[in-house]
Amino acid sequence: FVTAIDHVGIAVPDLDAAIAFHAEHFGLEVAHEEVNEEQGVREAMLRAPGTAGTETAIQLLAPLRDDSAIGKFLAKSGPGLQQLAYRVSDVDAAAAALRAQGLRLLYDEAKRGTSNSRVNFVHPKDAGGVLVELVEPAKDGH
Ligand code: CMX
Repeated sequence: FVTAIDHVGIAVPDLDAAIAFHAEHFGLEVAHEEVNEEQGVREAMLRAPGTAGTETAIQLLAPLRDDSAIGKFLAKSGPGLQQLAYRVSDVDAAAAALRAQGLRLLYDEAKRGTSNSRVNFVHPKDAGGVLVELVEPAKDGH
């Protein structure tokens, strides 16, 4: 049910500084920026120049609050890779299939992710130490 690697997420203390770093050293461009209050993040999706919107993005995630997932991750592990996100066509079906295989999903129901996508997560302890996000993109892409 995985159709693509949607993005790789990096926890950063300062979003603007991280955007500038990736632009200066790797030439990545900001394709999208938003605040997700429920997740407690300010985030940006970066892409290589000239690539279509369907290719794998780098997601920079900065905490809005110390007690958010990213705030806790930074406090414990420091800046760095925080998640791997697989694109799926139906997040509810994907979550149900993984639950049936004995993996713990973090949410009973999918939540809102970037650009009105619907997301759920596999607990990192059930996925080889990797926080795996499942992303069902919004039908209109926004
Ligand atoms: N990757 C790998 N391992 C992780 C991890 C991560 N991102 N976050 C936590 N862990 C590990 C911890 O190190 C800990 O391991 P040990 O027990 O060996 O020390 C274990 O998982 C449990 O961690 P915890 O401290 O008890 O749990 P937290 O309170 O830190 O919560 C998690 C962890 C995954 C449940 C939480 O980060 C979460 O709910 N994540 C999903 C939401 C999210 O990440 N939102 C931000 C992004 C928003 C977006 O993508 O749109």
